Amino acid sequence: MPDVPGPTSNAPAVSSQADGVRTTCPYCGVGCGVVVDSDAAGAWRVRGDQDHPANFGRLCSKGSALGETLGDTGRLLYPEIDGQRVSWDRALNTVADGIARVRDRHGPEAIAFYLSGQLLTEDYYVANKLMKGFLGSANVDTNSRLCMASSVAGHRRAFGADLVPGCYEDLDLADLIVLVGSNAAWCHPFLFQRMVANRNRRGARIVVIDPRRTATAAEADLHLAIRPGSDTALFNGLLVHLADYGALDDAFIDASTREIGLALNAARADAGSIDAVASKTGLPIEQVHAFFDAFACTERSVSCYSQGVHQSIAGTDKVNAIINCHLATGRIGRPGMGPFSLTGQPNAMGGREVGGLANQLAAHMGFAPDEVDRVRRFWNAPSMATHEGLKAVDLFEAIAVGKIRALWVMATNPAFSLPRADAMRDALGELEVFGASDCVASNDTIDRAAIRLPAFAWGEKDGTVTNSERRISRQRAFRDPPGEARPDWWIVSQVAHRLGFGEAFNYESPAAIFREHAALTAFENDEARDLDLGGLTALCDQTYENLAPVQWPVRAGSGDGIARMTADGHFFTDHGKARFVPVTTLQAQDRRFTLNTGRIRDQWHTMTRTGTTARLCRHIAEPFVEIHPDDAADIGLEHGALARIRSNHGEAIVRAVVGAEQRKGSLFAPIHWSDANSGSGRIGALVHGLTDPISGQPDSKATSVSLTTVQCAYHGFILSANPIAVNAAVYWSRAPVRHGFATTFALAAAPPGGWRAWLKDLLGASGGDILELANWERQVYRSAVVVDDRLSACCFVSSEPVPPARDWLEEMLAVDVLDADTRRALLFGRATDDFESPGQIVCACFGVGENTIDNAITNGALSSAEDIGTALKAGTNCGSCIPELRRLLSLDVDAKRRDSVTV
Ligand SMILES: Nc1nc2c(c(=O)[nH]1)N[C@H]1C(S)=C(S)[C@@H](COP(=O)(O)OP(=O)(O)OC[C@H]3O[C@@H](n4cnc5c(=O)[nH]c(N)nc54)[C@H](O)[C@@H]3O)O[C@H]1N2
Ligand SMILES: Nc1nc2c(c(=O)[nH]1)N[C@H]1C(S)=C(S)[C@@H](COP(=O)(O)OP(=O)(O)OC[C@H]3O[C@@H](n4cnc5c(=O)[nH]c(N)nc54)[C@H](O)[C@@H]3O)O[C@H]1N2
Ligand code: SF4
Ligand SMILES: [Mo]
Repeated sequence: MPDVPGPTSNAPAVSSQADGVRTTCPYCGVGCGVVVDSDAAGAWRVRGDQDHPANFGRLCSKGSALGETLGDTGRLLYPEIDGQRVSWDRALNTVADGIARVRDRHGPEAIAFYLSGQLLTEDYYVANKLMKGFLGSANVDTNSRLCMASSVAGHRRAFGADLVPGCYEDLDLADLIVLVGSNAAWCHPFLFQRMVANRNRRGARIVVIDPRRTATAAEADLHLAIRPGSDTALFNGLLVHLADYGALDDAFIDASTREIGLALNAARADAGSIDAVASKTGLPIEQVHAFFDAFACTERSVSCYSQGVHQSIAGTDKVNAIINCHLATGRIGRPGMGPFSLTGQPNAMGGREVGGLANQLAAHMGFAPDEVDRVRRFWNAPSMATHEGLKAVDLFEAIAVGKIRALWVMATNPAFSLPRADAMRDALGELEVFGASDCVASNDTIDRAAIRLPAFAWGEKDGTVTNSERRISRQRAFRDPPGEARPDWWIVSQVAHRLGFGEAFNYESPAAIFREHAALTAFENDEARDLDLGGLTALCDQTYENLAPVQWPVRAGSGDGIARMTADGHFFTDHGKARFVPVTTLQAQDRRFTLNTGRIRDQWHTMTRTGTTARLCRHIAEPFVEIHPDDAADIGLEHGALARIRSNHGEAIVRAVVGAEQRKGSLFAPIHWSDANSGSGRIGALVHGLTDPISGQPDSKATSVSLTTVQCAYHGFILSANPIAVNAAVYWSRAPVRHGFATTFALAAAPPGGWRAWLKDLLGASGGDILELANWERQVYRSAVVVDDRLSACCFVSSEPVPPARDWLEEMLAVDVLDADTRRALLFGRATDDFESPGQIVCACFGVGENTIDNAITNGALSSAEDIGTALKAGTNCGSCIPELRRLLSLDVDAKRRDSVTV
C-alpha cells in the first residue's frame, strides 16, 4: 500500500535512560510530573516525578494506574474511510479534497474544526493556524468551551486578558481556602492534598460551596450547601459585607481598579443584607455569617472555582462575583491570595494560549483589527479570519441545519459530551465531510465519522501542555505507537500541504512548532499582552527536549517564568487597571428535580482509558443517580433500584443511590457512561441546551428532569472472559474485572427462548459445558459455562438486584483447570473453603476493599485514617480515599451506602 512516510516514533529507548522518561500525566489540569520506566518483564511502571513542582512525586489513583492503560487493545490502528482501511495518502487527500470542495461551494464558514484540551499545544497551534489564517474561517472551537469558557470570559472582563494570577504555592500559604463548585478531592486530587496538608501543618481553614456534600465538602471546616445557581448572590453579599465592615483595600482599589461603585450598587440591590443572601442561597444565616466573617478577617485567602461555577447560564457572572471580592480586598497576585480557576483538562490552558476558542486568535489576541493584522503579518496568512467563529453549541446547531457541512473533530467525543447529546449525535449525520482523529477505534463520535485518522496517544506523543498555574511542561514519548498512528500536528500539516499551504506548514518536529508559537506570543508584544514566551523563542531542539517545567510569562532575555502576575497592580485592560464587573443573580427556578452532572473519583470522561482497567472500575462500577432520602421516599424509589431520568431532550436508566449528601430536589448523575459500556447511561443526552450568553458555556448542572422507578422482573450479572453487551435489556452496564468483564443487567421478562439459549446467544458460545441451577419459585437462575476446563462465563439472575459477592467468581476466571468441587461451587458464587471478599474497593492505589477495612477497624480497634494507613496502607499513596476511610470509621450507615453503588 503506498503511503506517506511520517514520524512513527519519538520514543527514545527507555532502557537507555537510567532513571526513566520524565513526562506529564494526561488527565487533569493539575499537571503532575510522572516518570515512566519498564520492569524486567517489559510492563510499564509509572511513578510521580519528585522534581516536578506540581506534585513533588505524588500521584492520585488515576495517575498511579496509568501503566495499566497503555495496551493497544481498542486502538485505532490505520486510517479508514467508510470502515475500510486505506493508506495515509488517500485519507489525507480525502480530508483535503472534502474541505476544498465545501469551501469552494459554500465558503469557508461552512467548514469547522472541533478541538480539545487533550491535544498538545503544538497540535492545537497548527490546527488553529490552518483554519484561522489559511482557510479563512474562525469556526474552530474546542471542548474547553464546555469546560473553561466562563473563566476565560470572566478573566478578560476583569483583567483584560485570560490570566490566572496565582500559583499552586498560594494553596500552601493561604490561611483560608474557599472551593466554589469544585469537587477537588476527586477532580484535582493532588491539589486538594496540598490544601489538606496546609490545614494540617498551618491550620488553614477550608470552606466548600457546593449543593452536594461531596468528598471535598466532607473534609471541609465549613460546607455551604448552597441552592444551585445562587453563587452570585453569595459573593455579592460578601462584597457588601466587606464594604460595610471596613475590609476594603482602598489603596489598591484606587491605584489598580476601576468601577467598584457600580459593582457595589449592583451587589447591594441583589443581596444587600444577610437575610437576603440567606433567602436567595437557601443557607442558614449563621453559615452565611461564618463565611463572611472568615473571609473578611483572613487576608491570605484563595478562592478556587471549577465547573459548579463555569457550567451555568450565569457562569461568567459567577466568576466575576468571586473576582470582585478579591479585587476589593487587594488579595490578588500576592503570596497565599487570589482567585484561582482550576483547569480541567491537561492542556485546557495551552489551547487557550494558541487561540483554540472561536472567539480568540492565537497568543491571547482577539479580533480587533490591529490584532487580526498582527497575526496576518506574522503568519503571512492569505485568508485571515476577521471575526469570531461559532461557539461549540452554536457550531453543532449550525451542523444540524446544514450551515456547516465539513467537520474535523480531534481528541474529543462531542456526541457524548455536548448538551442534548442525542440531537448533536444525530446532527453529525447531516455532514457532507466528517473526519475524526482519535486514538480509539470506537466511541460515540468516531463511530459516525466517515474518515477516521489514528492519532498518537499519551506515551507516544511529544510536545507541551500548560497546567492550572500557567506552568508549561513537556509530554515526552516513551513507547512506540501501534499500527500507523501519527502525531496530530503531522496529520494537520499534511492536510495543509494538500490544500496548497505547504510552505507555512513545513514543520519537522514539535520543537519547530513551539518556537513559532513562542515567537508569535512575543511578536510586537512589549509587555502589552500577558502571554509572552519571548525567552523561549530560540530553544534548540535539544533544549526543547530537556525543557524543565516553567511558568509563563517568560519574557525575552530571561529563562525563568513568573509565579505570580499582577503583583505590581498592573492589568491588561486599556487603562491598565482591573475592572469590577457589576453582576446580578439569575434566580434559578425551583423545579421538582434539577439534574446536576459531574465526575467520579476514578473515571476520566468517556472512560476510554480509565474504563479499561479493573482497578479503577472497582470504586464505582455502574452509572447511577443520587437522590435525597425524602425525595426517594416521596416517589417510592429504593436504594439500589433502577431509575429512569427523563428530560425534554432524552432519557437514561441508571442505578438509584439514596443519600443525604444530596439537597432535596437536586439529583446528581456522573457523566462517564456511554454507548460503549452501557445500554442507557448517556447522561449528556438529557442535558438542556442553555448556555451562558457571554461565554457560550453550556449550563450542564441544572436540567429540569423527572424521575421514576423502573420495575424489572429479572436482575442479574454475567462474568465473562470476553466483553459482551446485553442489547435487549432494559438496563445494562459493563466494567472490566481482574480477569474479564462484569456485565450487570435487568430484563422486563424472561427471554422467550429460555435462559440457556439467551446466554449462549449473548456469548456467541458454541461448545463447552453448561452447568445450571434454577429455582423458579424464587425466580433464580444461575449457570456457568466451562470451555476446555476454564470458566468462560457465569450468569446469575434473580428477581431482586442482590447477587452474591463476585470477588471469588472473578478469581475463577483465571483458573486453568477447574476441579469438580469448584465447578459445583460456581453456582453458589463462593468457595466451599473460607474466601474473604475484600468488598468494594475503597483505596484504588493498593486495592484495599471496604470489607477488609471494616474488619480491620473492628478487630484492630482502629480510630483514625492514619491508623488504617498504618495497618493496611490504604490512603497512604494519593490520599483520595481518606474522606471515605473517615466515613467508614464513623460507621454512618447512610454514608456508607452512598458509595455502595454496585449492588
Ligand atoms: N476523576 C476525574 N477528575 C477529573 C475529570 C474527570 O473526568 N474525572 N475531568 C477533569 C475536567 S476536564 C474538569 S473540567 C474538572 C472538573 O472538576 P469539578 O468542577 O470539580 O467537577 P464536577 O464534578 O464537574 O463539578 C464540581 C461540583 O460542582 C457542583 N455544583 C453544581 N451546581 C453548582 C452550583 O450552582 N454552585 C456551586 N457552587 N456548585 C455547583 C457539583 O455538585 C459538583 O460537585 O475535573 C478534571 N478532573
Ligand atoms: N453533562 C455534562 N457534560 C459535560 C460536562 C459535565 O460536567 N456535565 N463536562 C464537560 C467538560 S468540562 C469536558 S472537558 C468534556 C469532556 O468530554 P470529551 O472531550 O468529549 O471526553 P473525552 O472522553 O475526554 O474525549 C477525549 C477523546 O480524545 C481521545 N484522545 C485522547 N488523547 C488524544 C490525542 O492526543 N489525540 C487525539 N486525536 N485523540 C486523543 C480519546 O481517545 C477520547 O476519545 O465534557 C463536557 N461535558
Ligand atoms: S492529580 Fe491525578 S489525574 Fe491530576 S495530574 Fe495529578 S496524577 Fe494526573
Ligand atoms: Mo473539563
